[in-house]
Amino acid sequence: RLQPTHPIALAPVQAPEPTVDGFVTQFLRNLNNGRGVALSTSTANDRYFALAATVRDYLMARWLEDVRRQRTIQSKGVAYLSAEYLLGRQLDNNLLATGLTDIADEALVACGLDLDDVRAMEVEPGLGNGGLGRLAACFIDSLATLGVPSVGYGIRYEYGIFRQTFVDGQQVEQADSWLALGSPWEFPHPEAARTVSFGGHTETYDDGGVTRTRWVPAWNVLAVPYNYMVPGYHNGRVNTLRLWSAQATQGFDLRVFNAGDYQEAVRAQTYAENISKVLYPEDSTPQGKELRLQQQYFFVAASISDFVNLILPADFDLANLPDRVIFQLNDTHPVIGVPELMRVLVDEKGLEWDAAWQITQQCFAYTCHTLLPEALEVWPADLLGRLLPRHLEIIYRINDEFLEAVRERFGDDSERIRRMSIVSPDGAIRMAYLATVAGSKVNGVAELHSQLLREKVLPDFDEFYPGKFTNVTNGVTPRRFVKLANPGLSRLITDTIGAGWLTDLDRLRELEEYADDAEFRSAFRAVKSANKRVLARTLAERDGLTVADDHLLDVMVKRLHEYKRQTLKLLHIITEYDAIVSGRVTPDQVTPRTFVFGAKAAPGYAMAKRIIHLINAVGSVVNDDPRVEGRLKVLFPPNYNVTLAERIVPAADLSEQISLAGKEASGTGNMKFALNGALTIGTDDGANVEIRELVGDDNFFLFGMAEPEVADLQARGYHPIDFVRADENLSRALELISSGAFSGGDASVFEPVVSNLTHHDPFMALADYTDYIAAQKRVDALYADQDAWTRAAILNVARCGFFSSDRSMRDYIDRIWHTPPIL
Ligand code: Z57
Repeated sequence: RLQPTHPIALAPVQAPEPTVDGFVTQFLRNLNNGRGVALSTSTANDRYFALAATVRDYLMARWLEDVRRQRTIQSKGVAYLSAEYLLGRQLDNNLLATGLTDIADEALVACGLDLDDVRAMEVEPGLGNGGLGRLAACFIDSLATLGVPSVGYGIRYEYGIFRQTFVDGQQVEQADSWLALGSPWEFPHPEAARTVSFGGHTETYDDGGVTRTRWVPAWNVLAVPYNYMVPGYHNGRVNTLRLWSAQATQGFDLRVFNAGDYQEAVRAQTYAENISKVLYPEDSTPQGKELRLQQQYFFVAASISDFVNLILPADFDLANLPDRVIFQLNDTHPVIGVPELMRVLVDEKGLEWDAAWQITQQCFAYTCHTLLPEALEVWPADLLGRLLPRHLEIIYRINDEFLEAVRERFGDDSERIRRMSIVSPDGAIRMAYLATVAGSKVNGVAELHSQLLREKVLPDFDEFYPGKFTNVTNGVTPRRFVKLANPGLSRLITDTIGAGWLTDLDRLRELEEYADDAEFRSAFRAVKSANKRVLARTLAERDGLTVADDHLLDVMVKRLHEYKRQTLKLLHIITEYDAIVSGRVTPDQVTPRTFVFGAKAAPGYAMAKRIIHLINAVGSVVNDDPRVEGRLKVLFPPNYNVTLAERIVPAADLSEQISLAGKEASGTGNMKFALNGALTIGTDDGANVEIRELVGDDNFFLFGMAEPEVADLQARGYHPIDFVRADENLSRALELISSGAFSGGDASVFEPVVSNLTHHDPFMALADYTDYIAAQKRVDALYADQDAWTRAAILNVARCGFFSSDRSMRDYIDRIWHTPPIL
């Protein structure tokens, strides 16, 4: 017990004065003492670090206080387990949270500096692939803003999502060395490192007459936690994100390889440290690599140990664990935590199996993010057993007892048993099934997705576990994606309905009446134009691209995946292009449009990469053709990331959400665009369904088959060629690609894309083409009436408050977690 006597040491932690003088003083201290440089000799990076440190200093008192309080109150909290957090830049977000933006601005001016220049130095931590990782980042923002006790657990990848460049229109990946200049936001805590073990075998032993099992691992690594502040918005709360970094343990060499040779010892160290080296860049298509399972177990075992052995008091009765924590499984990536908690409770803490299983079932809940069968993770039992022999035994026992319960309920229905077994017929562990059996709740991420999950993916489980399945529709944080990304709109909203909406987004409804107010509409349009100019400046500086500000900005930004159908968007562009160059329409009959793409392809996904190449190829031809000049333009800035999204989203007029119905679990980009006043052209898929219900049919461009029609067509037999024959525009567009028009006459380059579409088209782009083009005509018609368009855009903003991640968090709290905020 510390017994300080000095009055300063006895007082609570002090934040610097929230004034320009206070800020300048603290900034210069950080520059001088933290960086060891004078203002006059500092580099831009020094200044960025000192500024970040200064913002940190304002947050620190609250952070320390919140950590202390969460430990003393010991109320139930959320441990969010996610292999990805796609955070985006931190500086602006943290300035916003603390309300220091204006003070920092003035303080820097007083130091002869420009906040924008300093901002530009920040490299975003891209510790995620796409929607799933960004969702986790939105959720921890909302949990902090709501004041819910929570901690986010994940991996501190040394390299995040790759940096994308284009060489001759083709994607080339570069390592994302986001830590090269250090990160001012992290706090390493090597003293709190956890040891994580792998390999070896299990054995039984006699423990005073009781036979117990223990795991004798072959090697281990150290998991070193790095803490990051997660500030709530204007509420003085600061939660923690805790990411684990792998480090070799001392003596690692001897235990692993028994080599006794220096070279080998160093090699072994490298092996251990590889675990947190790099983010796997596949989104929705797991690779089944051993290192990936190592990553998963690494961060989950460290997190559970952290909670059980460090956060809980030493005398805590583990029977009460469900009153203290809910481990939320963000997809199947952390599901190995289920047998891990069982192992900790039974093998390490000496609980009986049944008691441990009772506890475990209450401590986990599982979120599924997909419907694609190929995205459901399975681990071959031999791989899992080699890496985690005790966990495999535990999984088998869980499965045996589960199947026994199924038999009790349904009799010896061997078909059903085969279908429901956690272990597949070919001996693979189905992680989604394990999560479903172990989880207190299982949720999908949009109404349609949750319904299809129950009816099509896990129907046997839904029948067996009534009440276990639920829905929580995704959301996005309005702090980052409205306030920071769209300051102009935010100002207009506050001027119109007053402050307070940013933490109570349903209040946007109050804007509805202004949709009919000509003055408001013109202010709203002015904001959109200004945002286009900001985007134009960004793309000019970043990529040397030019954006016309009088064009309809038609945007499709998301990971490149066939199910998302970037090719359908391309076919529309080619059709418009063809219509002009073939003389069937005159240029002035075409709405001037700029098409913006942003998309990374998984490095091993050949078709996706070829589609990227095709987008760039179509772009160069269209952009270089004087016949369509001023009418059609295609922009594909490389390396789409959170930072760029914050510029593109507020500038967009039209949001492309055109996945095949039944394939996109939710989508979250769709929400960001609608909240920023873009209209959606979309299928009846994922959260599009809910967006359309809220904004109304008149303010949404719906097209394409709905999911039941997709299923019907599939069942009848889908022949894409029938659709090519039925629509001349479609056959012409495909023919243009095949002819080599976009590949300098070389027909072979994009032949795989065309032949895949015409012969297989697994995501039925061609079946939806005709209706898509018709919907685009409705877009043109509405856009021609700027008042009508703006009215619809305003109504999108006004009616999408539901998509705040604050609402998602409240739904999780009410339906799944039962973790009230602490005030
Ligand atoms: C991922 O980003 C998503 C699902 C996955 O199974 C994996 Br792996 C990565 C996405 C879905 O595709 C989106 O539809 C959804 O909005 C997002 O997760 C967040 O739920």
